[in-house]
Amino acid sequence: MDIDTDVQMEDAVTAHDDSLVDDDHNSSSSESFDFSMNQKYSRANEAPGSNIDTLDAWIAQLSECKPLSEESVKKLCNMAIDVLKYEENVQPVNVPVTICGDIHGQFHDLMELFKIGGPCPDTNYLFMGDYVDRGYYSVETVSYLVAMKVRYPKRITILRGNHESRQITQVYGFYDECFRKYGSASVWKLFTDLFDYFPITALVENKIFCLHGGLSPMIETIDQVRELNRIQEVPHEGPMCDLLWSDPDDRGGWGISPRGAGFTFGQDISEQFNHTNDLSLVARAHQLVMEGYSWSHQDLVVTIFSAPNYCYRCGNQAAIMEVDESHERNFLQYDPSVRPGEPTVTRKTPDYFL
Ligand SMILES: [Mn+2]
Repeated sequence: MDIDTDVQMEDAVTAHDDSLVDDDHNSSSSESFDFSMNQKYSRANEAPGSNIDTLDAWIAQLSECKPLSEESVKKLCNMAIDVLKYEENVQPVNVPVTICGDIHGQFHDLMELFKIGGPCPDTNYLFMGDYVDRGYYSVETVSYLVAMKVRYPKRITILRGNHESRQITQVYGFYDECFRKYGSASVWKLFTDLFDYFPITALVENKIFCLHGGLSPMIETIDQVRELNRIQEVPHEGPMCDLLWSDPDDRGGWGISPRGAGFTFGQDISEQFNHTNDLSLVARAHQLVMEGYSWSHQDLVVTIFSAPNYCYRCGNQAAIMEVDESHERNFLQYDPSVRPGEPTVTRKTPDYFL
């Protein structure tokens, strides 16, 4: 059962206010990047020594669901740019790895995910986007995942979802949450500038193509994804937009997406794409599925959704997909974590109450 409760592109575009984006404030440290430091990252598979203590302290604070200071967020985002700018549009990932779908600010459920799947860095993780919006803890969720990425760059891969965008976050919660928690838009600006550097797809052992949304009529080969310039806001149309917005569909061929961005694609499209690129599977997120995972197109496509009881009301299970050394797949399902004082609305609650 697929329920499409994700956003409409038109909503965000209509509500977009250019005045909120302060282009004069350049928070990027990319021009001062120290290449020798990147070499150390590659060799050690972890952050440079002088930063490890800082990162561990940030991770400890965040794991208690306490947001970092604005100054720390700025440092963290600059460190993350220096890692992510060297990742590829199609980031190579090795097995074993545990592949995860949407989180949407449900911080306590993210902690549950790491309990179910095993702690990082003991377990390698690949997240397929949509860390922010909808839930109450987008700031803590994205801060935690970015801090883990900088601390263990070879152990965790974080792809971009359609919500990792300036326009979408201004409508669906992250902008407001940043303003509420920090008193200004500056942390939102730091994170949305960082989102431009997130890789848009990953390729597990050249066999499992992972991305947030789905396929694009403008992309026949994975090499074409490698040629895109991804360091930009998610466009309204075109291949990069489609990769973050499209959905598989029971109808064949390409279809117009009810989301107003991306396309729907049928089994014939998935068959051709997987054959052309010698893939065994397309793994994607982006759609709520009641069991936490759902197969499409005769097992050529899998949807993974990792936010249980999405929006605190959908009553769905969440899932993550383990892929082991022999490429065997195993799904782990889980329910929402119990948190006193937070909404515990069940699926029986009528919509008019919400
Ligand atoms: Mn999405």
